[in-house]
Amino acid sequence: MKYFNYLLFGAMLFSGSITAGEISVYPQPRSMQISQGTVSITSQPRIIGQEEASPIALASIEALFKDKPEATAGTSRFSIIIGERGDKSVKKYTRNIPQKADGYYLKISDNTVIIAGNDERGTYYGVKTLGQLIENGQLPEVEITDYPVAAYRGVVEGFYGTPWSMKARAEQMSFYGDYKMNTYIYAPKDDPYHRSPNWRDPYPAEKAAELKALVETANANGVDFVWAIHPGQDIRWNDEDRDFLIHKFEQLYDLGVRSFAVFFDDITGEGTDPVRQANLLNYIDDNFNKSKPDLKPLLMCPTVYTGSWGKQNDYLKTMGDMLNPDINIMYTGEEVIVSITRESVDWVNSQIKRPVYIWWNFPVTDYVRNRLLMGPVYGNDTTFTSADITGFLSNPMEHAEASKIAIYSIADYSWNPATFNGEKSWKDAIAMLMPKDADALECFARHNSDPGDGWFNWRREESKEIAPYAARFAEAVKKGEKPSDEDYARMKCEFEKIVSSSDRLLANDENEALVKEIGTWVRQFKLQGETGREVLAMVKAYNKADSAMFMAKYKHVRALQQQSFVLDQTNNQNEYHPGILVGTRVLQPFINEVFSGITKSYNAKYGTTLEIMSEYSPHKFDTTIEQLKGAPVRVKGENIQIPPQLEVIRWGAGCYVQIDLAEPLEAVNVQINLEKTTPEIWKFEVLAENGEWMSLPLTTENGEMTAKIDREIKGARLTNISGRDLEVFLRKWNLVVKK
Ligand code: 14T
Repeated sequence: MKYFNYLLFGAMLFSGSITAGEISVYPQPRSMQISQGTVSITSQPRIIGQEEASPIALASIEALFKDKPEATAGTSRFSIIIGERGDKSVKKYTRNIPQKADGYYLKISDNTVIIAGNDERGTYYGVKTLGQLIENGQLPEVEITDYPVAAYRGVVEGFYGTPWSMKARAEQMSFYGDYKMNTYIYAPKDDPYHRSPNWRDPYPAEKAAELKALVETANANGVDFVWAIHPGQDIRWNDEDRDFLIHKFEQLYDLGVRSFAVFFDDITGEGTDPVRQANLLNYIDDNFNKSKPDLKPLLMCPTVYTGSWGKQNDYLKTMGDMLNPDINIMYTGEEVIVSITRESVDWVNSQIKRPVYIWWNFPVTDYVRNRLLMGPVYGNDTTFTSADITGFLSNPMEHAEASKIAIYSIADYSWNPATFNGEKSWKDAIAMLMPKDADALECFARHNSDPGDGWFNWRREESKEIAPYAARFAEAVKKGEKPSDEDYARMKCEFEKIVSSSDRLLANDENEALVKEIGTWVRQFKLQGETGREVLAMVKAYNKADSAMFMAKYKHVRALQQQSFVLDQTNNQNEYHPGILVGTRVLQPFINEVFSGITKSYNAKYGTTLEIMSEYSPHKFDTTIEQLKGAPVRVKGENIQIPPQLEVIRWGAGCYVQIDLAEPLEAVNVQINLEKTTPEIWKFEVLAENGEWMSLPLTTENGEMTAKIDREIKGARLTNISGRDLEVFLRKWNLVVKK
């Protein structure tokens, strides 16, 4: 038998029928030795150890081989010796079993499979690994010793927005079991019985029955269902509220829950007091947890859950000093949404005096609800050991199935950070979700991964491979030059792939739930691909001086932009970030720049006045300020906006910005932020139904100028009446209308 470090596998080839390169076990095992032999599975195995082995491990074995015929006399059949530490069946292998929670020893050789867990869940995970090793009815001869770094791995359903459905949750549980995640925390911000003010009320019978069923599904998949309460916004620090909390826990205990958490995140006021929080938690721990021996350790999410806030006071240190040592403490990293670094973990551990339980805010999108985060997991430190982190959980998107790409990789990472390969893990996750259309899903995912610019200050790579080609191409068009044939061909190929991938995703029947979740984004993505293709055709027509072709393509692009606008205005109309954004980091800026650039060139050459604004809007923007020409008018729900500009705007005396509405609209008010300025030097006017401009008074409120409108208007205009040229920042221009 040869020994290989798992890291070296990919490159090794074997002469036998199975090569090491083909063996992938997720999460990646600690150590795996592969020898050349194989075991053929032709019949049901003989099981040794049934009496004592973990029931869910045995059930998984049964599921694995249920399609195989019963063994008949004379046929060779393989045996499975199964059990956990202390069981008679695996006594002989005690020395091989890692002494680690969830760990297992698995050996396949000579028609025999040995699965020996350190505990029941370890045995179960051994079976899961066995399942992943089966390839075309054969098992490779291997010896695996495996256990995780993070004791708690899985998901915290802790986002704002539409909670997952019970069906989606049940589906998640089997996914967690398959990839060795042992924890699901139930903490949806939009469940009224989880949070203030209804946390005191017991679940009504129907909801309780649903939760009970979910807890059973979790148990059947080796997952701890953790029920979290979020009482902090209105908690009163008295015995009555303390007893309400315990009673609520008792209700969930009766429904089968064996693991509890108290969350104090995102609250203000009385509830944030660390001393009172710690006293309450210790009380729960001493009186509830310790009186029920079948409970898992208590978990808490602090009010100060990110490092940058924590450094400003002693909150976390107080928690560390006061909380019973067996209570786990969550933490999101140095910021709310950020990579988890060595420094930030060392720092928090020094405060809380125990290994931290990471709440990782990825791939959650509640702060950018018009986007999907489907890209690879990268950036987290890979040197963590069990002494550094006790838990590592993902806070996912409200799209359960789409979140599985990231969750799969987080499972992989949290089990074994040292060998984690984000790119490979990402590709394998995609292939697991959609085996036949993996390349199409990969294309979509690679262009939909960045949350964009915002307070969260968290960017992700997107469209990385195509970016250099796109940059050179756009630069050439901007300079009035012809892009290189290579760049042209590469972009064209990409846009074609985007269109065909989108169609294949929409027609995919392997993963209905996923197609349903991402469907509107895929439609938007297809329009983006089509627009890109036609913008390239405009460039080609221009360079061939084919004016007729240019106009035909120009008109098509305009029509596509309008369709994309309508989709954005009618789908996913949540109140925070309505709409459907795709490919925002590289693709959309490329399309916009090339469209505007080539249309400008065309206008100059042919003396035309074609609209160069690349974002479609039914409303028209009119300005005498050179820098703002071509800026879009963006419609977001009830808001009609000129997007904020990054650079200083030189706003000449008498110059104006004006919006001409597509149809008369009932306007409520306008909010204008030009940073340091006063209303006296501006004139705000609205265009009345009778075609007359009417001046309305501007006032200052919270640092921004505002004017009440409350009438039907056809347009709005702001003019510099100071008599001087001004330099301002255009931070906000928002016209609020009634829909
Ligand atoms: F408890 C936490 F660890 C946490 O992350 N809480 C919330 C979480 O529910 C949410 O999904 C996540 C991502 O948006 O961020 C936290 O919520 C915030 C954090 C902020 F800094 C909401 C607004 C903020 F400004």
